[in-house]
Amino acid sequence: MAFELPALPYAPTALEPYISANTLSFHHGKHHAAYVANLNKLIEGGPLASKPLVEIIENAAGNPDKVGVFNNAAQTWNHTFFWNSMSPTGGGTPPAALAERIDAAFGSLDAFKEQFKAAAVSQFGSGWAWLVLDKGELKITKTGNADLPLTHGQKALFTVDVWEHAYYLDYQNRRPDFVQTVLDRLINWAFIAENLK
Ligand code: MN3
Repeated sequence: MAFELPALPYAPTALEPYISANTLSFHHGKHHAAYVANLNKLIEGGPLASKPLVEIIENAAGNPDKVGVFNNAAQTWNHTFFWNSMSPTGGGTPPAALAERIDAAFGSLDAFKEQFKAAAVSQFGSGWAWLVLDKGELKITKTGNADLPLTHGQKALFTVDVWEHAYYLDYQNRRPDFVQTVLDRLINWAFIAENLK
């Protein structure tokens, strides 16, 4: 069965004024949709066609003959994860138990934001910044292009897309402002807490 583009978990206007409906219409309706469509074309009729998305990603990772499958499968997964990493009621402070873990790992909430922003801004070219669970510890990482924590033995907890298509319509070249706004106004702490369970 072919993969389908999942609906956004909120209305296209719900993240305004921080992320516009115009950005979401392109980013979800065109970019994410294209990854799903390309993935379906690449796996159609083959042994991967009936496999779950994560299995396809694991199967194609590191295989030079399956670069296209990996890129489109990983980007399909990454974008769904990114939409859920944000919420119209996000931002502010994490719930108490998560706040304690953030403080223990990074020193403070502000220090977490600074370190996350530094990773996001220093990702050269296209990619992703992540909060991950790595051998039981919270860590901040970044990946290039479609790469994701799964291929590094890490569990993803939260991500920000730092491909230019994620922010250019609203922020032009100001990637730091985009990342700071997501961290201050949109970060979905409930989603992170759920992923940590
Ligand atoms: Mn994107």
